Amino acid sequence: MIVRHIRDIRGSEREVETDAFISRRILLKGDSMGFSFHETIIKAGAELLIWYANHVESVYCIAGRGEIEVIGGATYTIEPGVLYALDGHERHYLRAEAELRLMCVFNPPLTGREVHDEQGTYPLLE
Ligand code: 9YT
Repeated sequence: MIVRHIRDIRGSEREVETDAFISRRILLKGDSMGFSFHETIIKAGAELLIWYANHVESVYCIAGRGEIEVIGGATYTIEPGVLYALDGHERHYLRAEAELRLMCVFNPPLTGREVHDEQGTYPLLE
């Protein structure tokens, strides 16, 4: 079994940070779980245009406030207790009004190398 503490992820190669977000990859493909599991912080005021063409993702908010706008579709408030699941590879804007703390699951699992050519995650504004 695998036991990890988030403090051991912070500052390690499993943490990536941009102007818009910080993502901590708690479980990755190499952990052989069939999914990856992430804590992602979206910084206050950030807007991201995201498209996961090859993955499904579910996201559960545990802190903060923001919104998700599906391109060509609806806009939903994100607050603690809200889960959204991208079961249709929806292109979307993710906006943080107050710093968002999100727990994210991907299938197939991310490898951790996606950060360098992260198709679909485009920071637009801070
Ligand atoms: C909110 C969201 O889509 N988080 C995903 C995690 C991120 N793509 C990562 O770990 O690189």
